[in-house]
Amino acid sequence: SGILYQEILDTPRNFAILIDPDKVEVNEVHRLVKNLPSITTHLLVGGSTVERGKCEAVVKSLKTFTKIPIILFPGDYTQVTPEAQAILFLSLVSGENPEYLIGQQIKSAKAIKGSKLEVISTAYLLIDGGKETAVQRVSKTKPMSQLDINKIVSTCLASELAGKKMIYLEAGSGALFSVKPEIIKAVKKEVSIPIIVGGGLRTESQIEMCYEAGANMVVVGTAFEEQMKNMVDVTSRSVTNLANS
Ligand code: 1GP
Repeated sequence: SGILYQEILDTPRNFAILIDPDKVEVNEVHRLVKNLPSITTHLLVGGSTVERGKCEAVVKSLKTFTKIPIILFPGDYTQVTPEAQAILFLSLVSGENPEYLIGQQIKSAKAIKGSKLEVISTAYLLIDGGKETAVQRVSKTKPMSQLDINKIVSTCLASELAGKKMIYLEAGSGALFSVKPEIIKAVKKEVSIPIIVGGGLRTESQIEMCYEAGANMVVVGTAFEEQMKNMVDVTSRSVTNLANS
């Protein structure tokens, strides 16, 4: 398996900042990199709706300012760029829309094969985060209920058996509530591949709970975006201060 994947396995607390190219201008990338939390181990780049070419432009710019590995987290095939180090080759297994199970993957396959991207085959589960999120709207799939732990666990198990290398438990960007620790724990107990958790995470204690429950990587997008917008550090325990705790 690839270098980056192995690094994720070997690191107990991977912390990724999600950068949505739709929400950032190329000339803002420098400021963004300067303000990354010092615990950041990876940058995920991608979004539900991104204008063509923007993803590549943002990745290229990021690379000029940081050596933190960049992993594509594409919402569709147009976001695939050979400029990143790796790609989460996602399959939306929580829903039954063939376009997001295999359709977009077919459209991107040749470009990925022709690149040097490290491919990390990832089962992507949309879990109810209390409000309709972009993933739900774009994929036209329903999130899984947080009450249906058995179904979530079986979906993860089936994904591992199908050869997926990673599980992404997604409450959706800007979720009102994140994936509950009980769910992370239950999945961790049954599967042996690493677990990524994201969606609606804002505080240090929420992030800590994810790691304790068994998450190998935690992803924060909205909370960092908002902090960049305000640039006033309202709380001393906010994401950008995690390393100082
Ligand atoms: C979304 O899991 C990520 O794909 C991050 O979610 O924007 O809510 O942090 P937030």
